[in-house]
Amino acid sequence: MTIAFLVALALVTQDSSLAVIPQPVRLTRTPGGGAFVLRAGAVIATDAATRDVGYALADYVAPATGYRLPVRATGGAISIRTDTSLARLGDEGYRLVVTPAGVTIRSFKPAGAFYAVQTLRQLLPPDIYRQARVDGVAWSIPAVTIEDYPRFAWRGAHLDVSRHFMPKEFVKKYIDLLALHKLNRFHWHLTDDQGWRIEILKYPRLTQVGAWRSETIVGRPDRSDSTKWLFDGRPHGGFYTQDDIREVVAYARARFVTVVPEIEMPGHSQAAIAAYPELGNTGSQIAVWTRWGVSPNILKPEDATIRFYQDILTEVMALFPGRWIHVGGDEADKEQWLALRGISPDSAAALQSWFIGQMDAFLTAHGRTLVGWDEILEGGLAPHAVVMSWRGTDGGIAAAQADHDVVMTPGSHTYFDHYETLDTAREPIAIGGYLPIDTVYSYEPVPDALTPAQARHVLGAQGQMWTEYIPDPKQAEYMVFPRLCALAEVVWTRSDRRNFADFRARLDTHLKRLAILDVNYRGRE
Ligand code: TNX
Repeated sequence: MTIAFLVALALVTQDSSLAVIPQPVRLTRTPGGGAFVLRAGAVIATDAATRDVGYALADYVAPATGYRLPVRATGGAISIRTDTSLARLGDEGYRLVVTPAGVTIRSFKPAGAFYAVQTLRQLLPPDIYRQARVDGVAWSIPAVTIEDYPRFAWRGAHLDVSRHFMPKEFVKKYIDLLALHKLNRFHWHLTDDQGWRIEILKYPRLTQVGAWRSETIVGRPDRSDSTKWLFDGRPHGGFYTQDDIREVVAYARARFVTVVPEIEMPGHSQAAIAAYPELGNTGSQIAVWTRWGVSPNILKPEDATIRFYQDILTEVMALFPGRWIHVGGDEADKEQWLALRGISPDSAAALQSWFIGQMDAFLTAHGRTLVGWDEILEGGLAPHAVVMSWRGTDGGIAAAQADHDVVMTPGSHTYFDHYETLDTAREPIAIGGYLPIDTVYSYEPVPDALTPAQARHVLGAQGQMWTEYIPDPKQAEYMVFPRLCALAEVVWTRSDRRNFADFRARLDTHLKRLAILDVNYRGRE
């Protein structure tokens, strides 16, 4: 390679004005094409279907530019419309053409137009993300033609708000960041042993009692020696009212994000049992858990428990209009079933399968689809269940081979609670593991073992943010970013368009955007 070629390559990859993440399917810069400069008074013209997307664009650019761009039905330098001839780009695809005269966005469905707007924001200078007016910036957008659509339908990010409660305002910021990266599923882990975070009107003690724990274990102690455990002595808790939930769901919907609520059962349920001891196997009053791990307290496998949880799901379905309801199913310690309820080890897996099967039938009857962690395969998979494969990829492979949809969530590539470096002494304490960003980036969601027909069951992939060691939003941002940027490219961009070195170069510019958005991302070594 000649020096001139290398210089040219460097200029291309460092062209920060085209630092779009995730990388579009087709992007051509018009040679000598100049740029469109956004000025006060530019009109955004939309059809009825994309009117809200037009308003979203106007809202996005208003703070930094100081321009309140009008949204109208006709005319205008910025044109946004749906176009039935673009069905080939799918429900989330778009075509974006920028010339010095204007911006044209066309898509089959409004979601595609929304993603075109996200791309447009990234073609503007990073200052466009400021929340106050920035003077002296030319709001210029390079002349380009882009055709773009996602590789996967499920492009998710998860957030555990049970181990540490995260305020509603942060949840909304998280959803904004998902939308910025063209992610479309927010998996909200709302219940666990350490806290119940969603108001259920029929069972008020779930939050009155279950949303609070007396204290929290300090650090990462030796599990085998409880005499050395330290607790902080400070109560921790919080929950979302049903009005809060509706607000978050509407916020997500406006950003084309479907919220997938998770209500854990039959394990990871100690907070619920603390609130209603009759849900447990011992009948005795227990406390919301104050440490981490797999709790021995599991729901009692009886019809009354099924009815109780179906009542909960009835309220959950009324709050979350999306198709998917996650019922957990992971790490259910069956010891109490064996010791206290006389269940044989052979029937324990079948009993968990019965429990999840009752929920599957109930959700299916209400037009919804059950999602569960890969343990729901044990003892037989419920007929309509979608599997999240977290203990590696075997569960996902087995489910897809059995004609079930799967979402790939393997700890090896998608667990953002793991350390990002081996030099852990210089990091805030984390649960363990090692997941550098290039490993995230290299992830291929479709396992080799699947035939093309089975591969179609892989809906996509998702990043996990478990919060045992994540006390607050700033630490969550530190763990999630920029690894989620890499995962966004895994699920959006075709594998032949993925290149880690090129991603790293674009990430330099992208991190400026995240900094302006007050995202506490983890910087480079
Ligand atoms: C396992 S992943 C769990 C979570 C923990 C996580 C920590 C899964 C389905 N269950 O309860 O928070 O490990 O990495």
